[in-house]
Amino acid sequence: MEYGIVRHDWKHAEVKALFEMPFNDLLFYAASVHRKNFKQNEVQISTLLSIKTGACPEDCKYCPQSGHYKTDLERERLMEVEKVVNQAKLAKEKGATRFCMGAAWSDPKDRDMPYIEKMVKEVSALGLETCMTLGKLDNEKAHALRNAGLDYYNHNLDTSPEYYEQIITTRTYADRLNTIDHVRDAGMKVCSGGIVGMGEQAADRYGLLMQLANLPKQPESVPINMLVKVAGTPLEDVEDLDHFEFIRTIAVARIMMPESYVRLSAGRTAMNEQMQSMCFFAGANSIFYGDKLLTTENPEADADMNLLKKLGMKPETREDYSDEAYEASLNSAIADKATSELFYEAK
Ligand code: SAM
Ligand code: DTB
Ligand code: SF4
Repeated sequence: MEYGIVRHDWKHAEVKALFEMPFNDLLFYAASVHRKNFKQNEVQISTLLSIKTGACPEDCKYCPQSGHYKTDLERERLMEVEKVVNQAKLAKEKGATRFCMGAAWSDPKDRDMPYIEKMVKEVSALGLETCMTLGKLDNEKAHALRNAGLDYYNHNLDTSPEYYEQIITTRTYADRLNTIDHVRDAGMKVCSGGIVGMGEQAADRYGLLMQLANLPKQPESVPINMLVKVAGTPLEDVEDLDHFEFIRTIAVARIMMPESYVRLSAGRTAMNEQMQSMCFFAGANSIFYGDKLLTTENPEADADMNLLKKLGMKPETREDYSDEAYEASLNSAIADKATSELFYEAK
């Protein structure tokens, strides 16, 4: 079978067969696809900031920010533009290339838009890629964000269509697909993935990946979150997902979406270094970087840099198209290609 090509017609039986491959064969396959499409030792790094925290009207059972559950979270109103820009500067100094701003909203309201648009413009002006996750978007708001210069919009499908109603009742799966359509129509890049470890069946993990891969255009960025269990949420005591199953999910996402960045997202504080490095081998090539996700802990930035160093990996930088840098990147691409061709012949 030819591999490493983008397909939009994945069937349940094929996905199941991938998940059920011997573990090392699956990892070898995923790593081969990864090397074919990316520089295998580079990781894209994004920093998150919660720009509006808590009291969300939606009832997502995993979420500490839902107003339906009693968690220890302190709610905060929409952050001032200047504070957001200061946080973005710090993230850039620490090496992030993308700044992702999240709001605990069902959707942004008209009154919020001028502030949101200003944030996008000012963060872009720092030379960072911009991403927002603000809930549902209609066509008009998607265009407004694009016109402000927003590069990516994050909107997760979260799980399979079949399991979805066990997790969220206030917004439908179709609502989510519509938002993704609007983001695409407006010309922004799509960041969409899901959460595993929410008590779903293996078939729901297949279903989530099939939904993402079979979209008319696959998301440029696919965050795979492992549930962070937060006290007070309905999923606080759900059974842990087996770590090998998590690594398999990364590997299958890499195979099904060969040209997408697969992000090892929430849940890394519960993973040791060896597990994270297996996820990188399985094709994860993006992480959230910085001590905090939106409201929960993430590994310390320095610990992440140390891990990358130990693995001989490095953060991806935004390309600088000065003649010298262009030539250097061209040479390294040629060298990488030569290595990956050797790798294929070895198979
Ligand atoms: N309110 C917006 C929305 O839901 O579209 C944006 C923010 S929301 C917190 C972004 C994503 O974070 C969710 O879609 C979910 O996939 C992820 N998330 C939230 N709580 C999580 C948790 N406890 N563990 C893992 N992922 C989580
Ligand atoms: C995504 O898929 N994961 C991020 C981001 N997109 C917005 C959020 C993870 C949130 C984890 C729980 C929290 O910190 O509140
Ligand atoms: Fe609200 Fe987003 Fe949390 Fe759902 S995931 S409760 S929409 S903040």
